[in-house]
Amino acid sequence: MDKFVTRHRKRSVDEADEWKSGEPIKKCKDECEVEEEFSQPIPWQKFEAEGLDCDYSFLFEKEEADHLLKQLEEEVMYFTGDKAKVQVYGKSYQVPRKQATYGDEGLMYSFSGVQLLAKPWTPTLEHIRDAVTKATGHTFNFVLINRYKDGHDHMGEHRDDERELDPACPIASVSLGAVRDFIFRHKDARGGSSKRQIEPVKLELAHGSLLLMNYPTNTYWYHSLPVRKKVKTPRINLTFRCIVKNRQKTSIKMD
Ligand SMILES: O=C(O)CCC(=O)C(=O)O
Repeated sequence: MDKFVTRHRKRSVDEADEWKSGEPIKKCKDECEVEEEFSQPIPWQKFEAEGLDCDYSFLFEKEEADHLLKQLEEEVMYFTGDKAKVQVYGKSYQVPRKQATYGDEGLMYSFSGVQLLAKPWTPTLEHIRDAVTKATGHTFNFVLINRYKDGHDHMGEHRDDERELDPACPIASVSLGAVRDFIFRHKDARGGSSKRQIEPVKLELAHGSLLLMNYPTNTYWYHSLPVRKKVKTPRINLTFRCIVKNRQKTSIKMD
């Protein structure tokens, strides 16, 4: 299953099929030069199912991953108060983990009734973001950070299909700390009276790993990080995203 795929610089959704073949998309000399500059071959494992297209690899070796986790534990400032709550059917709930958002100036991410404004990139976050860009050829302007103190902290089923996210850019998920299960469920196979029988796709996200959720995964598949009571140590997950500035839901609010 393991294979080497060299990622190339940002492509459009229309180019996705061409790209899937693993062949470089060579259009012009300038573009190709940029591709070379950004590409850094790493061994990718491909996960595919109907409408699901993901790539998984190790981005950091243990020693560097340990160091980055330690740095982030010291640096990241998590939301508190109302910003640490979500609205579901008009009711407010405490998020069962800690969350933070960093990115380019003025960017904001809205979901489940909250609007989270990006804090400026820290040197550690820039380092991780640039490593993801080198490995994928994609550039990112925003990161959502989730910290799970242990296996009781979790994330419920959801899709990252907000309209401000650029669909041509994968969501790049970097994991540091405890290994956790990550489950994809097809939208037609959820709940007791589901329309179809489609097997969930289960992955283990390891320390130092990178998971790419490529288009159209988030159109058809929900994902979750379930409770795992046996997990006693923390985990930090960073999802790097590309937000299209003029598609942000509302005007920017300062904290
Ligand atoms: O912690 C994880 O791996 C899940 C993160 C996630 O689902 C998200 O940021 O949308």
